[in-house]
Amino acid sequence: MQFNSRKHLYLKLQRQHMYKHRNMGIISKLLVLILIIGFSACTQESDQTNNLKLWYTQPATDWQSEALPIGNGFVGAMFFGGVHIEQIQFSEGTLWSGGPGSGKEYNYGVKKDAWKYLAEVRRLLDEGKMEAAHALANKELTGAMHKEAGSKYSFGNYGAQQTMGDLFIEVKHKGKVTDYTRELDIENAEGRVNYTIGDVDYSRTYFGSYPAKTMVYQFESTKATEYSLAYKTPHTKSKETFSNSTYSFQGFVADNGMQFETCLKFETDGTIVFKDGKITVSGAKHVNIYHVAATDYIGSYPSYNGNNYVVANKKVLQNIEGQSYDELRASHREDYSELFNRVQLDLGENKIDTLATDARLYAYAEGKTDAGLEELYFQYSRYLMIAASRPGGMPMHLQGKWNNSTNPAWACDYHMNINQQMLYWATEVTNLSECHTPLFDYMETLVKPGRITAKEFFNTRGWTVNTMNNPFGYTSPGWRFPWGFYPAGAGWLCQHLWEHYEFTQDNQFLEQTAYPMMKEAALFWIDYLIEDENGYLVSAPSYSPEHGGISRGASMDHQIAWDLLNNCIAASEILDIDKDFRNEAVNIRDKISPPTIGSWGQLQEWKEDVDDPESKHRHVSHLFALHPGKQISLHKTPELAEAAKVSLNARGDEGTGWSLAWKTNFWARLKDGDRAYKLYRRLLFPATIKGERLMGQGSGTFSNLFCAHPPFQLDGNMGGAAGITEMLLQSHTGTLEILPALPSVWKTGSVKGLKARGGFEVDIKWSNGMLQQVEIKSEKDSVCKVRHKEIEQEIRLKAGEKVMLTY
Ligand code: FUC
Repeated sequence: MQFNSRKHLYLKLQRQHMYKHRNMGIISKLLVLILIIGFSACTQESDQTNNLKLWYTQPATDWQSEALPIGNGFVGAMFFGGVHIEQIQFSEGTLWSGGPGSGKEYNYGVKKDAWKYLAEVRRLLDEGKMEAAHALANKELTGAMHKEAGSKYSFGNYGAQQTMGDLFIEVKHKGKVTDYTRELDIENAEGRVNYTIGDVDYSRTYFGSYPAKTMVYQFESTKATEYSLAYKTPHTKSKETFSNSTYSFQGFVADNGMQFETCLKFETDGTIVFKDGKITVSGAKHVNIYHVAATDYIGSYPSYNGNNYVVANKKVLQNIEGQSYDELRASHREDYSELFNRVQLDLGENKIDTLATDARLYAYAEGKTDAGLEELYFQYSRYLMIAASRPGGMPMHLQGKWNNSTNPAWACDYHMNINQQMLYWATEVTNLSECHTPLFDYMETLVKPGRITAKEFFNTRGWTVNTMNNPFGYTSPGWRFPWGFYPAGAGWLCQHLWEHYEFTQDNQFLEQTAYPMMKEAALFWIDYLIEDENGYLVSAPSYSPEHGGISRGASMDHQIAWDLLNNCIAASEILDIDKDFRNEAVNIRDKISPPTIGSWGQLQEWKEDVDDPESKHRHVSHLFALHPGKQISLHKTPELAEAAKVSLNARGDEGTGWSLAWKTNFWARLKDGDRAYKLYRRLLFPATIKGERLMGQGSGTFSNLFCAHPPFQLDGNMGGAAGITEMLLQSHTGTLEILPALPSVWKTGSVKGLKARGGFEVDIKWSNGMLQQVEIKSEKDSVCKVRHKEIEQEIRLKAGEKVMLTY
């Protein structure tokens, strides 16, 4: 509909241009018409109202797989929708155990002068004494983590992300429940619970407001009702008060003393009484609860505390004073939809949206086509990103902002050898650039401790971060190898800085934020790489993420160093600075050991040709150059792309949640749409049915559409969304490739509002598997290269100008 009406308008403005077409043979078969269609803002309306909901006919009983997430960028909450007792579990991004407050043993993981053992490890590697090299590295180059004997906490003084607690809201009613629904409307970012008992209707509405920095829960009934609310937390209470209809709980995390406060402000037509730690509201047709939370954490080395959390909460509450529930809801919706509505996806007619989401997932697993579910998963990732990652807040961790434990899997931390990066793969391309900001702010806090890590473990300049990272500056290698050694973490993170620039063309960001961090991360590699007997620069020692043994060196390290230096060179050219550094970077980049094809046609994971064709390991790190890197592509390096295909085929089509998502992206970059789609479908396979794990591993998707590693990890959701975009639009080679890997099952469809590198916004429409129309809008005056199949064109665009290509 949108396309037709706008086309009508644009026809008046049309101006036909002749452009240079490469490959004229194809042109004769495919007519490409280019229309300049004026200057226009992106479309904000959505066409897909009914499909953008997760809904269920029963309350959740399991947090991880059934409860539904809401968030405001700072707090993540999960609601269960119980009829008699509602449970709202919540966590705040900065609440952690471990770190400086946990005792003098905590030292950011640093082992002073550990680098003194580097030369010996390298000598052993030169002599091919791999076991001895590993033993020494594992003893001397590991980071320090202290854990008391018998501690039930897996990560000792490294700490872990913490739940802040649960609200239990008892609703005092009796009788048979009918017409129960529990839903998450991702078009409006609102959770709802509705049911009827007798002739009384009950409804609840939940949302997280970013502009108000508040979580909002509303309980309504058509007859006056009584409620009783209790807050339960695993942390220690220091003070509990209730005044002016506002409950405050101040407490601290036992092991490090981190202080926090959670406040609940009530607004009701009933009567409120606070007694014995419980808040009772009686005679109420409505109860509105405004929930705010803060901690004393600040992202600043070395102490990481000092935030006046009580004052911070007070300010937030003062700010919403005088705003009605409806006003808060309206400002939330406005804020959310400005971001969410930027992208619309339509993958065709087949949509089973008459089934509840859990049943829908099972139907899909039985082989039903459901383009609507595939769209929903994509848009849900965008919803989750907006709920979890907003300027001013912490970046998403392994579970985004949703953690219900004091001892979560992998500390619910920042994992830098794939997970943290994958969490943000979809951000730019799905037009949510602003949501990238928390990652960049966080990276800035890593530079100071990361410099110490670079110095003490590697004797280099620059900064780095290894596999596991907490928000208290633990940038050291992990405490055991192979998993813990990964100094490439910073280099990979820096790819996000560069990509943010590429997508937004924001020169100020490049100059002030991105380039300084990129350059310092590059200094690490300039110093760390050593020359081998063939004159190549190699990373030694190195481990390919969590796979195989110690090496001289792991291909991923080389590819990341190449990517980083390459981006630094481009950035310094754009900024016209640092000529000497640039020349050095060019020299180093060109000497780095290049991607190599091994004995069975595979892309080598290590410099040594030792890949095991039987390995099904989840990490496919040596394909970084294919995705998310750009060193290998079908067009520019076809032989290497072929080798990547051989490696990928050997690894197979199974894996943990995020691994399936990564493979989706790989196959899309290899332009095999059907294979990418197969992986995407596999990602959406239900992980459990009624608590029972499926497919052995249980990887896939839970009923609440959270990605199952298992356990729940948000990276797979985001990686899956990125995979969809890679099938529809690619721009990493400097050319906008339209429908590079369209699966045959998506016969007719459209996508609007995707972003491409170079500052372009792209709308695509296809029918019967054939591209019909592309609209491209440019941020700035530029020349845009566009390719569809073998047709390549160059189009000149002015800032704000929009062009339509019809095929
Ligand atoms: C990486 C992976 C694991 C898991 C963990 C959080 O180390 O190897 O599979 O996802 O991160």
